[in-house]
Amino acid sequence: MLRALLFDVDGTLADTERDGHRVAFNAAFREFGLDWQWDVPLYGQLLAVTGGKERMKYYVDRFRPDYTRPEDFDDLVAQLHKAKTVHYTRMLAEGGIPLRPGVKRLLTEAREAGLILGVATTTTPENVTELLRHSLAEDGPEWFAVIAAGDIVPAKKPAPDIYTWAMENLGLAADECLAFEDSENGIRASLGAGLKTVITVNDYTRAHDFTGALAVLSDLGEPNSPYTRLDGAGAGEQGMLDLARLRAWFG
Ligand code: XBP
Ligand code: MG
Repeated sequence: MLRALLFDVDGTLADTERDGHRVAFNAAFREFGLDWQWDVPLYGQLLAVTGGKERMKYYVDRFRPDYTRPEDFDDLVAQLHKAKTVHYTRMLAEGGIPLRPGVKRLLTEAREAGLILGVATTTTPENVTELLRHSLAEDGPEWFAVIAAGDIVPAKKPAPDIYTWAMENLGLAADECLAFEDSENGIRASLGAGLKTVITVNDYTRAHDFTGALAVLSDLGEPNSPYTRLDGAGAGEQGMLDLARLRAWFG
């Protein structure tokens, strides 16, 4: 029986990457006098690695052979990441990043129906609570029984650990939960944890491999603005993802 919905955050609840995280990273680099500059296409490549600290290290390894790491490089990365989080959460507080279509509608319906809501993400915990507070509702963070985020598990997505941690915390099994993701790293994590998974794509993830998904959708859909289904036999079908449809898909 379906008892809980577990949500990824970045790209799934809101389109945070291109105009949110990316911009905040660049602001932190400028603040520290670094000539690092992540444009939109480059950031798409960097999204191969989840976690902001991990992503900065990957950038240096892969794209900046000219950069000489200081002895305390890990420390610098940690400081940059702190500064980036300040920039990012400020953008959220300024109301900069709305939830994706259908997200608030489905969260509200699920909550009213007594389903448990949870978050499983690689992003920093305060990024999640600030997004929920400013873009969902003042008490948005409290809608969620668990917010599994950031460094709480050492192995980030595509490792399944963050989902496993969230389910253990809730005392639920994988066949009682459904995951929502937007990326290949995300679905590898959720499927790896044994979860049926609904995908809503975005511009960075449209071409990813979503083999094994319950459904791949453009978005969750709203009454006057339906989703388009993108996978398998149902491709092209339009609709709105409400609890009745979700339960039918879940089986
Ligand atoms: C999200 C991430 C995060 C954010 C940045 O992936 O990879 O690293 O881009 O957040 P997912 P931090 O949606 O699969 O969880 O800088 O706080 O790490
Ligand atoms: Mg994501």
